[in-house]
Amino acid sequence: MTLRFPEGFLWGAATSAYQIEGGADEGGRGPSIWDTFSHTPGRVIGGDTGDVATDHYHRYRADVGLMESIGLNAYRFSVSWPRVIPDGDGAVNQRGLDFYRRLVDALGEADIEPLVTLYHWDLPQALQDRGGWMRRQTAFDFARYAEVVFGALHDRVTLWSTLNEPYVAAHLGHYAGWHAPGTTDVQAMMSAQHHLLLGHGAAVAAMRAIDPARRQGIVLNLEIPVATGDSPAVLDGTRRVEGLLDRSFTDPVLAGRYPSDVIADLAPARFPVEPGDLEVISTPLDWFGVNYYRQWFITEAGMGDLPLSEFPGCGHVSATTAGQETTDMGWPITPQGLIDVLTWLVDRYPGHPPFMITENGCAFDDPVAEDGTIDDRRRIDYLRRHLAGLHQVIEDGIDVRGYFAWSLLDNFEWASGYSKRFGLIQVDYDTQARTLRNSARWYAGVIAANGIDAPPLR
Ligand code: IFM
Repeated sequence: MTLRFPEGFLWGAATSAYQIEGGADEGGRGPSIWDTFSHTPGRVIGGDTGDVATDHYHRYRADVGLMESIGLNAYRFSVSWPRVIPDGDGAVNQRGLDFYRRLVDALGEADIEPLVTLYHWDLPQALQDRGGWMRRQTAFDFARYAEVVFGALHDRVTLWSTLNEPYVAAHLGHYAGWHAPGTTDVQAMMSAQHHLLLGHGAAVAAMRAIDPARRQGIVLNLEIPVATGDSPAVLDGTRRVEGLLDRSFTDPVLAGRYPSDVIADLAPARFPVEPGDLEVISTPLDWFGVNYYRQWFITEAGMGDLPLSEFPGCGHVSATTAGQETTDMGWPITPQGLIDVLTWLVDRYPGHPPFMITENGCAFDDPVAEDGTIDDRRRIDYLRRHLAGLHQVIEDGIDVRGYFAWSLLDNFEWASGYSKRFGLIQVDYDTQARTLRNSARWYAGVIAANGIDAPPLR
């Protein structure tokens, strides 16, 4: 049975600057917090860094050719702030802007619609030295950077996203300490979160002032946790995870408030809200991006196999993958969760803008066969099942305009370095040779048919 998607559906793949570009010291780029973090011993598995990554900075034309060969009609990438404004708030580096201009032009020639993300976690180190996202001024520095990039590219780029996954930047970067800048403090987390969101709103306003016809959005990672029992601890833990991961981002952006239970749970730490901030943060958007990978199944402390240490105040619960297939990240494969998250959004925020699935994918490392092919049937199965779920919600009337597989290429998977492979395309890091996995060929068929041959969702 072929499940067809709406006419004009965007079929893309996604990447981010630090994960693929390399060229860390080239073209006038300044250092970012991820350069500092990855060069700090013990922070990234294997001591890996993004210095070279997939060398996309030099190979972008060939990479656009690979996108064309898959038939992508959209490509989501991020701009490196320190490539464009090396010290964060000073002089603009024209060579940095030129790189993105060339990339956007190459995409245009290939008839691939660009979706530009302005911030995918690579804050200029110079701004971090002055407090980074914990400092209010960084929000306005971000808006100015957005204005600079938008000014250079808005003639060619319709789709804009301010932030990618501010949860990860704020919570994993400032509370768990697993991501740059590696801070471990609840107040730092809350300040970073609020200033990221304020920067989002301020950037949207700045870009709309230049050209209101472009389509502004944000990308959040959302996963609605599931309680595996009804004990008070499990119910409370599930509420807390949902509050920290989902509502404390969706409520300010889509409803102009922070959730009162999260505020109470985290006190005496606080979101440093000033008058007018929530109006700025909740400025209406043209589209809303959801990154979806896995679900959290909440159980009693000690009963689960996944720690919940990234969630403050959740020591009384853990997460379990019992009975679930998992990816190389240890994440359960739960396509139903994609349906749950979109349904949750629609129910909770009646005035929501159209959605796009801006990331979805899995890490699996399958060998190259003698004939040169890579049989990654687990990735195909993952993608097919999630697309079947997506098709179901679209049939149910939810307005979803596009889907971006994570990722186009294997790349620098943050604290996991190069040890986890998410690509439709395999990268040999010794030679930088690219090989299309079978999933890339399968995805090409999906795009050509604008649909999937899908068994029912399992
Ligand atoms: O690689 C990341 C990406 O940068 C953001 N979303 C999740 C991906 C997989 O962990």
